[in-house]
Amino acid sequence: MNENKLKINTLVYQQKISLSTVNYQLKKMGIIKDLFKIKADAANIEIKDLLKEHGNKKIGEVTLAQIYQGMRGITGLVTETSLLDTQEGIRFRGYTIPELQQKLPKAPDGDQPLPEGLFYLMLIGELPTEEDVNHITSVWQRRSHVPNHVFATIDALPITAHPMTMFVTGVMALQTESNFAKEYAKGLNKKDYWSITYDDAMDLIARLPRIAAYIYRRKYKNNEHIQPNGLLDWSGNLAHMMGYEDESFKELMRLYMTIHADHEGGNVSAHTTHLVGSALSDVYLSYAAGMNGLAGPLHGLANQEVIKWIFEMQKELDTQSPTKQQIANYVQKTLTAGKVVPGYGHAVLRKTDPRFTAQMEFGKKHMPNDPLVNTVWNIYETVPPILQSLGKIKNPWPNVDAHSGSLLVHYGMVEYEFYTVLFSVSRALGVLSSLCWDRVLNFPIERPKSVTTAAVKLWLEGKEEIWE
Ligand code: NMX
Ligand code: MLT
Repeated sequence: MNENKLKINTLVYQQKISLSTVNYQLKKMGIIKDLFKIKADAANIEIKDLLKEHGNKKIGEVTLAQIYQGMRGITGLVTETSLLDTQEGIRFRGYTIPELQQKLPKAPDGDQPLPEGLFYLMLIGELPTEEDVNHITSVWQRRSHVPNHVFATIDALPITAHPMTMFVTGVMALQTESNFAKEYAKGLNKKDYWSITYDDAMDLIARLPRIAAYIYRRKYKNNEHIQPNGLLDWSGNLAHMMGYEDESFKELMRLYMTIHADHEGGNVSAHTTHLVGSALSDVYLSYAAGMNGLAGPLHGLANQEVIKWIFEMQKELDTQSPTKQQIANYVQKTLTAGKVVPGYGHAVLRKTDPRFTAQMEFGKKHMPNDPLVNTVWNIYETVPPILQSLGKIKNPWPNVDAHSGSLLVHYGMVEYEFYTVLFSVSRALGVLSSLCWDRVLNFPIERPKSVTTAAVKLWLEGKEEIWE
């Protein structure tokens, strides 16, 4: 805390924040929340200065084609938590995945980062100490209680419902616990939005493993549930509540929860959470909306599609280990049927996803001879040249979803429809730390301009000015 106090004093001395604000902060907040506000106050001042000086600088041009093609390549958002490079992949606050694996605190005897540490990094912008990470683990443990009506709401859905349907339904049922919604209804000062959003975000993240595990056990394990273990970290406890006690599965969960957490701001789940949040919808509403986007097969559902596709290939070829030639033929068949090869391609990346590589490394260490994992590696050698030869696919390389399912199957988690729920639990870390930033930076409601094709035609004829 000494370092924090020094930072507060510096800001006060520079008259960047007032003493009364500091007192208010110190009285009301826990260590991390306190530090977040200090960082955010400094960022707010920096951004204001930056806009004052450079606000009119052009950041790019927009072509007509881009507005018909998913706004690809248009820079239109600020997301502080991570940045995606087309060649190198994701960096979280400047750190690559191998750097996170090296620098973030780990569980005792573990060698994968604890996602609690990544959350701290995304929120605060600095690497956490072990103490910071332990603090987050204990805060999330303390706040993890899920009210019974959430389970009852999930139970009201037929057992055949998709796990993602159960998951977002559960999150929506949990919205009754939104302090932001309650306080806003009473009349909330704008200045306090960020504080309640932060608390709601911490509550929601803390509760997600319980909801996810409940769905898994309800749908696939005879509705027999496992109580949380208060001594475990966030991911370890998730593994435990799902019924997986193997230490290396817990390590996989820590890696999984870390690498799926964030992928800058333009992807469907992050952008949707941000967009819905910009209407001052609380974290429950915003996150549920984002996860409905993650449930699409071109986005997070691709992890289930990959394993489904491989299982179907194995069945059709009547082998657990198809040859590369058999894989190539099956890929051609998939393409001829007008389907995508799941797990391949990306809207921004133009190289193998480092999240794929991190999982491949995990596979080499923990299960080098697993037939399914080996098939994933054979697919990796077979698919890119085929996709490249089509000439239209901008990125023939694998994304995160091409690998994740095979590692889960190794430990016995064959229920692939559940995989996107795991992706969702992880994605909460990125989209909710971002939402805290949106609130504290007081970002306005998002409202881009749209046009009709009729208006575009008039504009081309010089008859109508459609741009604002
Ligand atoms: N298999 C077959 N065709 C593909 C693939 C693929 N894996 N990837 C792209 N294409 C097609 C795409 O459908 C489009 O065809 P058309 O012009 O006939 O409409 C053409 O190639 C050009 O698409 P791109 O510009 O390369 O890709 P885009 O940015 O539009 O889409 C994805 C990106 C990720 C949606 C796309 O690559 C895809 O559908 N991949 C398979 C699904 C997948 O793995 N999604 C997971 C993404 C990661 N995540 O977790 O969210
Ligand atoms: C993600 O993790 O969100 C996906 O890779 C999709 C994307 O970045 O567009």
